[in-house]
Order: sequence, then structure tokens, then C-alpha cells
Amino acid sequence: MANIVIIGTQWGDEGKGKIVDLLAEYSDYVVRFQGGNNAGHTMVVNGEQFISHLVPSGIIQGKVCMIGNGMVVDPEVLINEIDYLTEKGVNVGPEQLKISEKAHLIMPYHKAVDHARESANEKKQIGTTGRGIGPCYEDKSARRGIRFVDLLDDGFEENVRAVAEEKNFYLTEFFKAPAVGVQDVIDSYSRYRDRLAPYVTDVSVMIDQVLREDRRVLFEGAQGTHLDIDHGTYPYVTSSNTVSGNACCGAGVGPKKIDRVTGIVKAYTTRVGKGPFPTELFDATGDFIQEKGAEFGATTGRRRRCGWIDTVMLRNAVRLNSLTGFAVTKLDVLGGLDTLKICTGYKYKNKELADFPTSLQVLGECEPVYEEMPGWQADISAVRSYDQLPQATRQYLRRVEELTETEAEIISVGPGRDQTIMVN
Ligand code: 2SA
Ligand code: GDP
Ligand code: MG
Repeated sequence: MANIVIIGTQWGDEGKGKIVDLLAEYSDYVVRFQGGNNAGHTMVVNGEQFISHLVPSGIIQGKVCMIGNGMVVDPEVLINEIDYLTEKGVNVGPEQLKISEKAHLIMPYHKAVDHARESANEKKQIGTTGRGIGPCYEDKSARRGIRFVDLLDDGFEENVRAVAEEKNFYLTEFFKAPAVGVQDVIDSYSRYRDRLAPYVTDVSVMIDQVLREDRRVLFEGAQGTHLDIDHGTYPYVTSSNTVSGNACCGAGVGPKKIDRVTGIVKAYTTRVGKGPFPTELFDATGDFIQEKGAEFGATTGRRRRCGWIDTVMLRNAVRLNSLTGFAVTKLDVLGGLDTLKICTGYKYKNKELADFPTSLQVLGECEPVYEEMPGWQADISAVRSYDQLPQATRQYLRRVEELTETEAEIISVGPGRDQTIMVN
């Protein structure tokens, strides 16, 4: 095995948690490099379900897990997650989980601003998870963020007072929302500091040591390529770079250390939150997929919008991430449909577009061009070898591979770790 980056190719929730858990067996370290507890990554092992929001999905396999500098961390949520995993018998001690001293802290005023903005104007809603992700990254870019290293420093209290004062002015004067209690923030964050200090370290230095010893690191992406702040359907995106290039920046390693980039592809498409979605289904087929796939947000419980697989998006993801292969998930969900559709291109003003458009106006006016394929009726969730998949399933996979010039290396036919087919 090599050093692999795992990336969502669509709008998140492709099943990254399951694949990271699976591949973690062959790695020594698992590191997350962007996002925060907006993510919900699900693992199912021996029928038991685990959902992680901040702790990398390698934790169940007993791997050393790292929260990279590119992440934004709500310390209260992290402590709750450590307790939840510990109760489930998972070791999440400071020798097992490392937090980068450069990772930024989500503060209560970030969550307050996120909520205030989303409720201020319905027309301007992004449909965020409300976890304070965007406002925290804003402060990082504006150089007034608070990192773990700052939490441990003497100047912490003074720092928080200065930033919170400004935020409270914004909250109360602009949004007419309640102010955040500054002393409460300082008191609670001091308690979080005492609890989390043993976990804080220089993650980049640790990864470098591991790589020098020729051991393996798995980089776990969150959200998906089309939620990327630069390359996604802006402004309906998250506030970090979700593409593979950010694995280096957000973990503190150089690009030469990455051997492979695996794109996780859901066998259909889903989106949670607002924003364009060319292949979205508004009919009984969409409901069938939503119900059979249990498509609800793993963090907020929101119903996910569902639609056909879109190879224009997938080709975009192949290019943006230098994908070396796919892991196709939730193929079992499509069983029972008479016909399946694959979007092969977009028609805009009677012309077929070669690439995923940047303008949301253009994207909104695009008509998906579909190819129809026969479906399959069999339940494939117990299939464990490629040859035993129904012919129509293999045909569907092959067509997606052809249209994207990328091979499916892993096929997932159920949420369980064992419900997986390794191709070759
Ligand atoms: P935010 O909170 O600022 O990152 O929201 C901005 C947009 O990014 C989307 N987003 C997500 N999309 C899919 N899955 C995510 N994680 C959860 C899950 C979502 C949930 O695993 O199901 O539970 O609702 C995730 N996180 C952020 C978000 O919907 C906005 O469109
Ligand atoms: P992530 O954010 O990419 O890790 O994905 P989520 O955990 O948010 O959502 C994926 C959901 O699909 C979870 O409930 C998984 O347990 C489930 N899942 C993953 N792979 C499969 C699969 O192959 N088949 C089915 N039926 N469910 C799957
Ligand atoms: Mg998710």
C-alpha cells in the first residue's frame, strides 16, 4: 500500500468514512486535513455503527489519527466525540489521537454568526450545517483566528476578548442577535484546554517522521469536490478546499509524498443544502433512492436530495484531484429499478458543454444528456466478487469507467466494512 488521499467526487456523503475505515487497515496514520464537524463520516463494523465528525475514520482500526492544521475544531464537540467513542470501547487516548497545534478553534461567536446569517435572509441561505465552519475560516484568513497553540498560550484570554468584542458588535448591531458571553467563553475554553492539551502536537513533524520510517499515511477528505471553496458550485460550497491538493497543505506535507488519490463515487448523486443539481430527481425514483439509500445528513439529519450519476461532475473531479481510481459506493441501492440513467453531458442553448460550467446561471439552464441502461433486480449486498455481480451491474460500472476514463478499484455493496469488493 501507498500514501493515499481519499476524496469525495460529488457533493459529499459518498461513503468516505466506510472506505477510509476499510483502507486504514493498511496504513499507520490517518489524517484529516480540512473541514470540521460539518462532516459526518459513517463506519459500520460487525453491525455496529460509528459516526465521526472530527476524529478521523481510522480510529476504529486502532490507527494513530490526526487532526491536521487545515481543520477547524469545535473543542466541545471533539470532547463529546472522544467520550462517545470511548464509551463504545474505542481507544481515543492522547497516544492515539493527535491535534495539530495550528488547527483553528471554532468559537461560540462563529456558530452565532453562522446561525444569524442563515436566518437573516432566506434568499441568501447556503444551507450550512450551522456549525460555525464558514465564520471560523473567515477569521483564519483575516488573521484573527485562535489556534490550539494560542489556546495554550498566556495571551489566550486577551486574544478572545478582542475578537469577541468585535463579533458581539456585529451580532447585536447588524443582526440584532444576542451577544455571546465573553467570560463564559473564556471559562469553558479554559476547561477544554485542560482536557485537550495532552493531544496537541506538531502533526506535520509527526507525519514526516512516519514517512521517513517508510510507514503509510492515509489522508481523509471531507465534504466533496463540488463543495470546494474554489472549484465547487460557489457560493453553495463549504469554506475549505476539499480537493486533493489541500491534503498536503492541510496536513503539512509536500506533494511528492502522495502516491495515489482515490475518488469516492456514490452510484447516484446526492446533495444536502442549497445549490444547483442538474441531475436531481423530483419523482418516485428520487424517493425510492432517498428511502432505500437512507439519505439523511449524518450531522444534521437533513433529507438529502437525490439524482442520477453525473459523469460531467466525475470527469471534473478526476481532473481537479488527479484521481488514480474510484471506489464506487451504494451500488446495492440501485437494485430494483428497471432502468438507470447516466448523465454523459450537459446541453446549454442547444450546444453540448465539454466541461462543468463555472457560472451558476449557465449550470441552472443546463439540460442533462442521459444514456439509459438496463437496471437489475437482484439484491447484490451479499456479493463479494466482481464476477458475481449481475451483468447489468457490471455494464453500468463499465460505462461509468469509460465515460470518466477512470477505473473502479473498490466496489461497495452495503454499509458494512465486509460488504466490499476489491477489484483485482
Ligand atoms: P458548511 O456548514 O458551511 O460547511 O455548509 C456549506 C455547504 O456545505 C455542505 N456540507 C455538506 N454536504 C454534505 N455532507 C456534509 N456533512 C453532513 C453529512 C451534512 C449533514 O455527513 O451528512 O448532516 O447535513 C456537509 N457538510 C457541509 C452544506 O450542506 C452546505 O451546502
Ligand atoms: P461520508 O460523509 O462520505 O463518510 O458519508 P456518510 O457517512 O455521510 O454517508 C454515507 C452513508 O451511506 C452512511 O450511512 C454509510 O453507512 C452508508 N454507506 C456507505 N457505503 C454504502 C454502501 O455501499 N451501501 C449502502 N447501502 N450504504 C452505504
Ligand atoms: Mg457525510
